[in-house]
Amino acid sequence: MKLSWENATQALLASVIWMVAFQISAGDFQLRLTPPTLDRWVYPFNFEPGTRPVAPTFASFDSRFDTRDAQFLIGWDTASVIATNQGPRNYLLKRVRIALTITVDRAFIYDPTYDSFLTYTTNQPDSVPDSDLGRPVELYGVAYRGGFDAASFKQDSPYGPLGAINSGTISIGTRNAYAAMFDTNGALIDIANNVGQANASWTNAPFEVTPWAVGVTTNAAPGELVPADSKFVFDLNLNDPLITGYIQLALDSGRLRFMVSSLSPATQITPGGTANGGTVAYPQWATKENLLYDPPVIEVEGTTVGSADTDGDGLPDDWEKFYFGDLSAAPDADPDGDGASNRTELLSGTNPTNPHSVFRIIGNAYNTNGAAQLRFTISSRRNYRVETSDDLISWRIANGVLSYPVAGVAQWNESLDGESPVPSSRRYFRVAAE
Ligand SMILES: [Ca+2]
Ligand SMILES: [Ca+2]
Ligand SMILES: [Ca+2]
Ligand SMILES: [Ca+2]
Repeated sequence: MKLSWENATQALLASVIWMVAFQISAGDFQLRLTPPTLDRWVYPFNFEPGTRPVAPTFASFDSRFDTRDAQFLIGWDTASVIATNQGPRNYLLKRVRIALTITVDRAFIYDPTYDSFLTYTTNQPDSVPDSDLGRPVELYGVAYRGGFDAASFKQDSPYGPLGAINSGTISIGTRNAYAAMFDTNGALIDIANNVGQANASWTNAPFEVTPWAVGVTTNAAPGELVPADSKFVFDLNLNDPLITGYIQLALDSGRLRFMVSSLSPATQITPGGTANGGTVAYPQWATKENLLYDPPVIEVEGTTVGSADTDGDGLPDDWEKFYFGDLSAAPDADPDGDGASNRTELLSGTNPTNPHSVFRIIGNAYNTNGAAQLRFTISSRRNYRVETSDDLISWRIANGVLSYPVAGVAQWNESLDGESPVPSSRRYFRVAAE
C-alpha cells in the first residue's frame, strides 16, 4: 500500500499506541510491532546512519570492501511488550516473521531460493552457473565487534574503523555490526565474505551459509522483476535450536536484532576480476524513516513460561497451555508416543506433541585413536553433560568437545588428554540435559 505523507504519520502513531496496550507478564504474546526501534543501512559510505528512508542490499567484488557490502540492520526493543529477564529458555516460540517493503520498481529479479556460493564466483574453476534467475534476499542474526554489543550499537554508531574514503584503505571484515550465523562450533560468525573475496590478503576460504530466513513475496513470480511496494516476508527457521536460542536470548534482554543481506549485483567485478558482476540489480528497502512505504514489521508469537502451576503437577501452566491448550496434561503421560513423558519433555526442552522432537542419542562410534564420539538431539538453550562409566554404577563426567554439524544435532568428541582408553574394557556413556 502506498501512503500519503499524512496517512503514513497516522499509521505510525496507531501502531505505537497499539504496542503499549499490552500487559507485561508471563503468558501468551502475539505481537505485531512496527516501526522498528532502530534500523540502519550498514554500508561504509552511509553518511546519514539511522536517518535514510531507504536501505539497499547488494554485493561488491571490489577488493576494498566486504563482499556483502551493503547490509540492513533492523531492531525492535521489546521490554515494554514482552517481559524480560524470565530466563531465555522460558520463551517458547511459535512464529517469528519479519516483513519488509520494496521501494524501487522492477529493479531486480525475484529469487525465493538460496544460491550456492559457487554460483557467485564466476571466474573460479569450480564455479557453477546460477540455476535460477535473480539472487535471494537473506536474513541473519547480528553480531558485533569493536567493543559493541546489541545494547550499545545504535543506528548511528560508527560503521567501523574506516580509513580515508576512496583511498583503498578500507578494511575487509571490520564492520562493527554484521550479518552472522552459527558455525559448527556454535559461535556466531561474520558471513560477509562467504562467497569469496578479491583481496589477495584475505585468505579465508569461501564457505556455504544457511540463511535464517529467505525472503518471499507474492507480488512477483520467481524469475520476474519485482514491482515497487512489494512485501517480502521472512519466516525465521525455528527448527534450528541455535536460531531459536538466539531469539530467546534477545527476548530475555529485550533487544531483537536482525540483518538483511543479499548478494545482488552492483556494478563491481567478481573475485579475481575477470567477469562482470552483472548489471545493477538490487533491492532497496523502506526504513522507518520512509514516508511513502511501510516500515519493517515483526510478528512474534509465543509464550513466556512463568512459575505458576495451579494444578500442582509440576508442569507450569504456561507450558501446558502452550502445547496442549489447557491444564489437562499429566506429567507421566506420553501423548506423542516418543517414549519421553511430558515431564521429561519439559526438562529437555522438547515438544511433547511432536514425536520427532525428543532428546536421545542418535549415533555412537569410536575414532581410530579410541576416543568416543556421540551424536544426540538438542533443544534451544540447554547445556549438555556427557558422563561415562565402566560398570553402569559409578558415573563420571567425560571430557569432550561439542560441535553442531547439523541443525538440531550435537556431536560430542571425547578428549583423551593423551591417555589411551583400556582397549578391552566396555565403556558406557550417557548424556544429561541441564
Ligand atoms: Ca539465483
Ligand atoms: Ca501444571
Ligand atoms: Ca512424549
Ligand atoms: Ca516429543
